[in-house]
Amino acid sequence: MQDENLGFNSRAVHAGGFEDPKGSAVTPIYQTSTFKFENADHGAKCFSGEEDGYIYTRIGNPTINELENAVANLEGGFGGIGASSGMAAVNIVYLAFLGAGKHLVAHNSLYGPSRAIMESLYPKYGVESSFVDATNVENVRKAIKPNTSLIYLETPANPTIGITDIEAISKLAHEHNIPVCVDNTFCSPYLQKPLELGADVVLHSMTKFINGHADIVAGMVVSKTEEHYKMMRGVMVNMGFNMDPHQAWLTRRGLKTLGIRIDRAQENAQKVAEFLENHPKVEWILYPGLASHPQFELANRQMKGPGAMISFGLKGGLVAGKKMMDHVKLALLAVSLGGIETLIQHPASMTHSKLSKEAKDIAGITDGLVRLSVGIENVEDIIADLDQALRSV
Ligand code: LCS
Repeated sequence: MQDENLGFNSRAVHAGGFEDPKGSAVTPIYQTSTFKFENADHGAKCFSGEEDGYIYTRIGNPTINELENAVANLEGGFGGIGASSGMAAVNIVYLAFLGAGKHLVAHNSLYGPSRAIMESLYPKYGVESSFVDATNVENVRKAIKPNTSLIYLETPANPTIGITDIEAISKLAHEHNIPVCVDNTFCSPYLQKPLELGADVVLHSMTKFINGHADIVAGMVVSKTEEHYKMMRGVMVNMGFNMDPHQAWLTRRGLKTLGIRIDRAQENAQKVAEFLENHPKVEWILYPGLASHPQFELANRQMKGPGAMISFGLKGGLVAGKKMMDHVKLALLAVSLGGIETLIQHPASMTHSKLSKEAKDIAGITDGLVRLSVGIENVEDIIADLDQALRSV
């Protein structure tokens, strides 16, 4: 059942549109690399596009397509393109919209590799980039050049939790005929709908909230238009950035509980953020559910809820942060985010360690920044764990 009028949780469970000929309630795992044609004529028609049949799993597979349709439905887009990882999804977008002589404008705080590849790899292929503080729309306006062919945002950004105004930036970009891509990993479509706010493309590391169980790595791109969908699907197929059917099946299962997992994690995160904000050893905290967040008003307008990601700094900087991380017991000291378990990590030495000191300084990734992905455990247990770890500082 694909009814667009159904609520989010109903669509998270049912959207995707796959009807199993044997009546299986769950889409089976089509663990096959290739598909048999009925005859030579059928094979030719599948290749020419006259018929919709499956050909080869890198090009398309029923288990993967069901997930693509489900995420596209939840994001309100034309179509989804599954990818082997979030970074494969980022590269699908970069390769589809950029090339020799083209220019990217992006927010200065992104997941480390999304920025690092633009500074270390893409210049080899003639791509230029400008990273600006996109929380101020004027900075984006000033960075646009005649050859700008993509504006790339991540909001809330990893790890600074900076929030950019998707609607205002999309309006500005469209005055210059520039498409906008939003990495929606920190929110998922449950909390934020970039395409409805004017963006053209939305992408996810589905490794995070969409799958939610820390047991796969996967990505997804959703486009608003058929034209962009075709461009990006061609990149995915020809670069071999495809998902695997088993990975798609696990992700589709995780997606069914996205809304209820986020409700719980976010409720916990609000209480954890209030605890940290009042803690004498915490110097600063950034969480969109606290009035102290610099874009609190924008977050309220743009997001359905503040999410489950918190960044904070301890008095005593790096030494204090490391000490705290060495003493947590319930929270796992691990990178990644958006799972059912609480995770804690130190971006300057872990996820963002490949960025230059200057890039870290400009993006606000200080040595003392600690990032917390709040899970669905009992909130008293999460707070008690953080409290005992803070006592070691
Ligand atoms: N976009 C965002 C916002 C991310 O946080 C990540 C991964 C990616 C894209 C890339 O996705 P992947 O290829 O890993 O599926 N973020 C990570 C992090 O903060 N810690 O470990 C991975």
